[in-house]
Amino acid sequence: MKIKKFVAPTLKEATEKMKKELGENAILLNTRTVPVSGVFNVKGRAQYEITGAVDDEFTHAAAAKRTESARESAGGPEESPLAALQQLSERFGQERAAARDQRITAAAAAEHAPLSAAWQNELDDLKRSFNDLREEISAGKGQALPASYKKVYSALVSQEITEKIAMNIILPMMNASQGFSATQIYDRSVKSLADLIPVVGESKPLRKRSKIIAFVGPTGVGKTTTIAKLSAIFSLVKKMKVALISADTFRIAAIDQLQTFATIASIDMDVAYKPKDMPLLLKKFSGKDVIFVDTAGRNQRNPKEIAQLEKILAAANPDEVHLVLSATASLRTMRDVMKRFSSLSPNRIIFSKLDEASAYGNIVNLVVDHPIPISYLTMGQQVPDDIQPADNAAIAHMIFNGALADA
Ligand SMILES: Nc1nc2c(ncn2[C@@H]2O[C@H](COP(=O)(O)OP(=O)(O)OP(=O)(O)O)[C@@H](O)[C@H]2O)c(=O)[nH]1
Ligand SMILES: [Mg+2]
Repeated sequence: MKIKKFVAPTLKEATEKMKKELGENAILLNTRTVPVSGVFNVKGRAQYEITGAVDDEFTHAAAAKRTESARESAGGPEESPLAALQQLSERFGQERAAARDQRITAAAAAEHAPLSAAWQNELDDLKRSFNDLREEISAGKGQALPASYKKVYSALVSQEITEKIAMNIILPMMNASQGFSATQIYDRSVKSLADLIPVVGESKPLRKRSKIIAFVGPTGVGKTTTIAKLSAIFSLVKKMKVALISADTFRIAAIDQLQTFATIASIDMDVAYKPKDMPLLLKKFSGKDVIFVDTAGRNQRNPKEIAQLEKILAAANPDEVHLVLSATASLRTMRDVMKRFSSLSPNRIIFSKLDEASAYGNIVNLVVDHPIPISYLTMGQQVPDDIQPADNAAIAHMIFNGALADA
């Protein structure tokens, strides 16, 4: 076994160097980018360092064939380290089996000619380290990744993006036939991350009738505050006719909370004490552009509370149902809330309290599995300032910046 490193400006050239020196059967063990040394490297250009290996003790006909077909399917000579490790590990498995067969045959012939102890040790060691490396890459610890990829990986994982999603962003780039610069890797990662985040634009009025927009979610996530922010923007900034209906008769202070705001902002407001009240109130406000319906925060683990909400929503028959989730909740809690509120058919998600969240990855983790578009993000208690329509590129940048700022 011969292992050697090759450095070149592109991955392709490095691979060619490796093949020239180690032959066609050489296998790529690892790739990484290394900075170009010298004072002229003002732009921080990188070049590629690859580690290649060739085993000159065994016959390679079969291995070469496998390498060839793997290259074809990879669409080029620059295989990913993962694919290369997979191959190498498979090859070792086969060669060891062959060696063992040989030993058995030899033993049967009463000839004690086992694989030399030194060789056996070397094979065992190599197999162990290849397996470790392979596991590290696929289990996503990221340590074995080339530097630029590792940086992206760490940024994502430190924002609590799952290892699986992080690897799904990185692996297609590593498997691509061309090599990418650090900037390209960063830009592509931001874009891939953004592509995973479904968003929907700001709520717009309908032409012929009032648009009914309801807010649901667990207790204290910011439903009423979000309605105050949006109704202030819609009525004071966008000059729409807005009305508020509070269906939160559960907490005594809840009606006061919205009423106080409605009075200050000169917005019409009324209270639906029962589902039956809803049609009358909707009729009363039928001249408005938008009617916001506030609901009581409900414990998602109490089916009775959810059933009451279902009745109120059925009576309101809203065009949009925004499920408000606190960005500070754990992924497990978010998933639980999604599951239990699904009977209310939310068609928008609002992530609130971004200002209090220490990582933003759960936003992505959640929507990847539940592709309901995000409508708004809220980031503070100030009415109406602390709200923004969701923008997937901005969320992706926020995740990377949040992470990279700490690095
Ligand atoms: N830091 C922070 N606080 C927020 C945000 N949105 C709302 N809050 C605060 O969270 C608390 C609860 O807000 P509410 O709007 O009453 O929450 P709710 O979902 O209507 O609560 P219930 O009706 O009781 O279920 C208040 O103190 C809000 O000021 C936000 O984006 N960031
Ligand atoms: Mg409320």
